[in-house]
Parts: sequence; C-alpha cells; structure tokens
Amino acid sequence: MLYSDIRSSFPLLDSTVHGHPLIYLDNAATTQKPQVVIDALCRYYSSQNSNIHRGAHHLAAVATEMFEEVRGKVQRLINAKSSDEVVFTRGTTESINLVASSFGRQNIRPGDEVIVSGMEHHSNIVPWQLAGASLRPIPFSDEGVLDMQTFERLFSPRTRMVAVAHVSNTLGTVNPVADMARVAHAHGVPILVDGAQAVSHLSVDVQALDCDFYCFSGHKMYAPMGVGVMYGKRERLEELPPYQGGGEMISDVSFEKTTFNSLPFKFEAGTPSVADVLGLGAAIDFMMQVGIDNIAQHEEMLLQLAIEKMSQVSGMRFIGTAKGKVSVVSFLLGSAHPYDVGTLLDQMGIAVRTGHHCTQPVMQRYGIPGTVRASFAIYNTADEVDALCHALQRISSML
Ligand code: C6P
Repeated sequence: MLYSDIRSSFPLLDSTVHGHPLIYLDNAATTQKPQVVIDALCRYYSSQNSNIHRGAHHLAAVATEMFEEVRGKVQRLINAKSSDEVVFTRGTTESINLVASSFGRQNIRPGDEVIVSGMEHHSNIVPWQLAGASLRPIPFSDEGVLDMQTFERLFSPRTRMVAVAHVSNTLGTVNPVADMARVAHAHGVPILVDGAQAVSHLSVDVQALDCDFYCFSGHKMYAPMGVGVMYGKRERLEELPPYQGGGEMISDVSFEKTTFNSLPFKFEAGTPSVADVLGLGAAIDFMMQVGIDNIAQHEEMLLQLAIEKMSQVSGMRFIGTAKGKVSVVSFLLGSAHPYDVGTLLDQMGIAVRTGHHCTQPVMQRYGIPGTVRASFAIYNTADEVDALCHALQRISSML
C-alpha cells in the first residue's frame, strides 16, 4: 500500500482546527479510523443488521458468520492457539475487570497480593483493588525501566497474579513480559498482560509471550470504540467462573440451576456490539495490508525524528526514555503547566493529550502534576513532527 494511500484512507485527517490543518498526535488515547472501518459499520447497519447466534433467518446467519470470522482474525493477529480463547468485550477496561472479578471471586481473599508494575494505567490497578487484593508495585528507573530484581523479590506465598502493561501509555516503555511470564510461572502464578498500547505498534504472539491473559481495545488500533478483546489460555478460561449472567452465556436455565455455555460464549452475556466487532475485523485487515512491521518502522522513524528535534527546544524534559520504546513521547516544557502547553498547541491545530493519562502513580513517582504527550500512528508524517517541534519552539519562547 502506498504511503499516500494510507494517509488518505483516514477522512478525519483532512479537517481543520482553529483555522489550521489538523495534526492529530493523540493516538495513544484513540486512533482515527480508516474508511474501510467506517464502511464496515455503515454496511452492517444498512444491509446486514441482525442479532447473532439466535435467529433461524438469513440475516441472523450472515451476521453470525461475519462476527465469528472476526474471532478468527483476532486469533491470527495475536497467534492464539484457538479462536475459543478470544472473548469479545467493550475494551481493555472491561477485559481486565472481567478477569479480576471472575478470577478474584475464585482466588483472591483479604491479604492476598497482586504484583503490578509502577507504570500501570488505572484500569490495571483499580479492578484488582475492587477484587480485594493488596497491590505490590514493581518500581522503575528514571528512564522508565522496570526493576526486574525487585520484581522477583515481590513474590510471596500470597501472590495470586502478576498484572502488567505490555507497553506503558505514558512512558512508551515496552516491558519484558515474556521474561516476566517465566518468572511468574516459576512461582506458580498466572500473568495478565494489558496490551492496550501494544497491539497497534508491535506484532503480538500470546503463545510466545506465554501469558495467561492478554487484554486490548479496538479503538487504539484503528477500530471503532466499544469493542475489545480478552484472550485467555483455554485451561484458564475453563476454570474461571462467568463474569456476567444473561443470554448467550448459558447452556440450560431453570429456576433451580443454570449450566453455562462453552468457551468463549460463557463470557459473552447479552447482545454484543456486532457492528463494532465487524469494524475491528476491517481494522485488522487494514493493519495486515499495511504490515505491522511497516507500521513499527514508520513510527520508529517519527519517534527518532521527534526526539532529535524536540531535544533542541529549550526547557524540554522528556519523561520516559527507555531503549526500544514505542512512539509515545511524554514531556514537560520548562515550568509550564502541561495543560497550558496542550492548549497552545491546540490553538495551532495540534492535538496532544495532557495530564496524568490515568497513571497517577507514574506522576507521583516523578513528582510532577502531569505531562504533555504526543503519540504517533502510521498516518503521521515527518512534516507533522516538524510542525510540532516548531510550535514547541514558539511556545518555549513565549513562556
Ligand atoms: N489509555 C490513554 O490516553 P480503554 O479505555 O478500556 O480502551 O483502555 C484503558 C487502558 C488500559 N491500559 C492502558 C495501558 C491504556 O493506555 C488504556 C487507555 C488511554 O492513554 C485513555 S486513558
């Protein structure tokens, strides 16, 4: 696929903001959607809409078949052993809540521990607290690298789970989750990986990582909002009690007793967001067509350019400088509040995120209120990185 074709696949990128062409650098929050994804949503509602797994009629059969095809696409995307190990959810948050709630009900008692990293998103902290666990955070260096020796020392007879981000949304660090899985398993503890920021940047192989659970959201990988995935190893999912009760997740219901459906349906109570799942399928096709290696290479070029040029802006302080990080650049500019920098960038048509990025413990670790975060995707260009750096130069001289 030609680069110009990739860029022009995203209609929203043609917008203007405050009289400037939009430069969208908030991709870690959500990516824009290519036309093929928008078309998949329109096509579903204009010609395929039906509930799935239920009706005897033609439309129900068509919708069910297309929905289940996407499960196969997800299986291939993350190299799961079986499509039965792929559960559709509303997103990473719901995927982690599903595991924390179901696993917690069965395994977590007051005083039991879950090891998390110090750079987790709140979505991988709060569900474990709600499940009643005490959290043992793995510290990280100023660069944003996890302290693996301390990690090994955090295990105790009460450790029930390791829950860690594959990629930090604030620092961009890629954590060594395959090594962490080996350590966790040596202690007889399962590991959940939060892949929200990984799937759009890296090729993910859940069998090579040997993780027990892997969670991600569609909307950060060019798919619609409202759909995500909880992958679990078959044996783990078989053991886990259901999350929500309702239609589709049962095999037999009476007022005395209910038996549950087989995998993955046991975890998919109620009518799912079929259109969004089909949109996810279209997004996976799009990513496959572009090639994940090409995406990674292009984003790495943008990242290196950004670091080189932003380093020349006076007062620039990067937060998160780990080797091999993905294309997420968090920074502070002199003593300016991140919100002020973000607002000034917005006036120039440049969209970034500011604040704590739902990682307040990271901010506490650095003793800062928040950061400005620019995050790049396949459709961003070197010219846009240049424009960001010029804008930051101007802001730096104004402040
Ligand atoms: N991070 C960001 O701007 P949901 O909202 O369920 O799609 O994803 C939650 C989530 C979980 N883990 C990580 C590592 C994440 O980055 C996110 C979402 C967005 O950084 C919104 S706060």
